[in-house]
Amino acid sequence: MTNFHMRFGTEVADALRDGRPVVALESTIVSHGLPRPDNLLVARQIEQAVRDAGAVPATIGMVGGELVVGLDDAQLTRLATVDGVSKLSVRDLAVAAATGADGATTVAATSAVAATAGIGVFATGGLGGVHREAAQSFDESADLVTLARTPIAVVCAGVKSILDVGATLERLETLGVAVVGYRTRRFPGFYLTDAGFDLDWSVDSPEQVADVLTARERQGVHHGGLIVANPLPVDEQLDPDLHDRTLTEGLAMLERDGVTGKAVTPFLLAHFHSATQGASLAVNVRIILRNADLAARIAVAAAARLSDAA
Ligand code: PSU
Ligand code: MN
Repeated sequence: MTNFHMRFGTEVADALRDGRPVVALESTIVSHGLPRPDNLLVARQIEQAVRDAGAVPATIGMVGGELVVGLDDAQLTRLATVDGVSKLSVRDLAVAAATGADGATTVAATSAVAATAGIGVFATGGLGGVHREAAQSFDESADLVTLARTPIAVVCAGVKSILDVGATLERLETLGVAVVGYRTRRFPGFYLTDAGFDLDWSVDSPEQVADVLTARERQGVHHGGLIVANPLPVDEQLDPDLHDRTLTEGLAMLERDGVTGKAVTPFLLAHFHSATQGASLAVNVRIILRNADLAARIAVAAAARLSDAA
């Protein structure tokens, strides 16, 4: 626990003090990534998945300018239901606090806050990355550079196919962010099991991820993030034909409507959810719940190491 200015939920504060497993969760998927009213129900289910696997959920967000680590149900409801919740990346945190804003934290902001708060494991759906037209627009998510300097393990299902997946993997390599597949050597494509790229490393168990975290700590050399890429089983992925059609359509709509910047990801996600009549939403929810479960098991394994060492 730190003395930085953040409000901790009681349960999270107790768990951190006692060295019990905690999993950070982001709020941008709740406020901007999932349609209402499912978003609030899913946010609660994600927290429950973390609890069911033996860890304490710490959903992170900003409420009335206060940075909260472990939103309570009223705060979670507020971020899921009121209009005008800002999407906050790392650079926005101080400005949003000083202006008393309500805000949802992205992967970048959530990672940075969680690591500062002493939380080492984070579950999300998919990371941000390099956008397809980045060669012209320079649109690359701050998730990548933030993970380069933030010591946290992020469990995700890769990056969405709305991005340039190959370029994103190249940037992660350049930035020194470790990527391991969970029981696979192929990088997952969020809605799809396989995005078409090989990985150098795979791990087979939550304990092995904890081994990586321990080794990193002992070496003291590398202080960046670790991405644990957890693919959906093939029989649970979105139908690849439906996926490809929806993506082509969505990219054309982006261009037609002139959508750019931080509106791109929410726009494409909303298009997927409506164009697939909810099929992509069901897949999205399944991804997040599986990642929450795996992250919790990693946090449990990591906490057991620390208490053995003590
Ligand atoms: N991936 C998803 N759903 C999301 C996001 C990513 O499946 O809602 C969010 C995450 O919060 C991620 C952010 O950090 O989008 C990336 O946005 P940008 O490309 O503007 O950095
Ligand atoms: Mn962007």
